[in-house]
Amino acid sequence: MKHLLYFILATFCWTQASSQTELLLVGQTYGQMEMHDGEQLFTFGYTADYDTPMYVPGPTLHMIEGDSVIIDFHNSSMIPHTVHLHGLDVDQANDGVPQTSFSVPHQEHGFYHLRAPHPGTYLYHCHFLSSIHVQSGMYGLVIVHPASDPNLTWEGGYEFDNDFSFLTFEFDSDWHSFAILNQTMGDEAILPIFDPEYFMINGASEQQLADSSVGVYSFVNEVNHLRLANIGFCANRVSFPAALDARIIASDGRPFDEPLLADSIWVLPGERYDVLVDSEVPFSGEIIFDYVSMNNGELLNTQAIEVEIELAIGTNELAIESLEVFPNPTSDRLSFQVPENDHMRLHFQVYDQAGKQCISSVISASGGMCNIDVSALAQGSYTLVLSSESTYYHAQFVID
Ligand SMILES: [Cu+2]
Repeated sequence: MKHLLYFILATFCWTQASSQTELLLVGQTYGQMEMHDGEQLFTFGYTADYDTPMYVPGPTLHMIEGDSVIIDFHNSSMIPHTVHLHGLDVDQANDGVPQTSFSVPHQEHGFYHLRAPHPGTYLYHCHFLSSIHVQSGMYGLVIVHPASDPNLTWEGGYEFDNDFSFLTFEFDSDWHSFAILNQTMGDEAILPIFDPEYFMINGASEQQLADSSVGVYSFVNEVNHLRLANIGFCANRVSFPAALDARIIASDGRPFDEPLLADSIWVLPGERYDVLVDSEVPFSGEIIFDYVSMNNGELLNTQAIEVEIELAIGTNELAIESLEVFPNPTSDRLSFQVPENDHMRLHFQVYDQAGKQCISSVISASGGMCNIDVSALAQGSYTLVLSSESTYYHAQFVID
């Protein structure tokens, strides 16, 4: 009965929300991107209007599941382009492959019609001389949201608090000459062997990434939805800190029956993965992106993005108090006064310096002394966390 009601409700919401969305994309060919070493790279790209400077990747296209979408692509550049919607099952006439669909010449508009599919993470890119025009910078993300709630992965899926997207690609500066990027079909220049020097996440690399807002920033206990997508020519191995408890929930817009629990995942060219991460305690660390050659498996480069998970100070929702533990340093046992609490139930956790959880249990007591056996822990510094629904107690201690 509950399922039937849900189905009726979901159908009702969908019917109510389903509407038409029109998105503008402008194709341009006179972009310039500054690389981390100061090199200025000549690029092509898409913009969402006529005034915004071109940037790679292009704007993220947001759609609502079930909506009928029209992409108005205006080619304001001198050579033909298309918009190919990668992973969205559009019909052949609208899929942007020049030979079977259409190319959009200089100063003309092309209209792509589609029905927004299952919520998830997708890609778009130009399909005119596609390896060159993708390398030039003509791509971006497509995100399809469920109709009922933007903080839901899909109807009946997972709730999340924050949404982050990471699109990886590489640049080989030898491909970014005017002659190579501007060649036309039937008049192809010989391409240099692809040998990228710049390994990008959302258009930044190296210290550009460290200085950017590209990262995962949240408060404790918030669920972060990460969208990983690869439009490059390398395979990416993405590694998450164990403390973030990564759950891989969908691939290429298709939900998994059960979340896949893994601390790393391979994202191959064209693939997308949806991952949930969170932490019950403050955490500071990095998610690592390895760029591996598809030709010989060689590790070409590694980039990292910042993860900062902080206490929600000032929200009044969670009181934070420090806890005194002794002896400190210790080698075998740790004692502390259990705080008075209404719940008679406190979560007890110990984390090492890398954020890895070493001990997790529940203390069913209010007041009184508690003795914990920590003899199994290696030498080093640790964070102890006691949490109830309303209060968060923490202490640092050292095993010597
Ligand atoms: Cu193009």
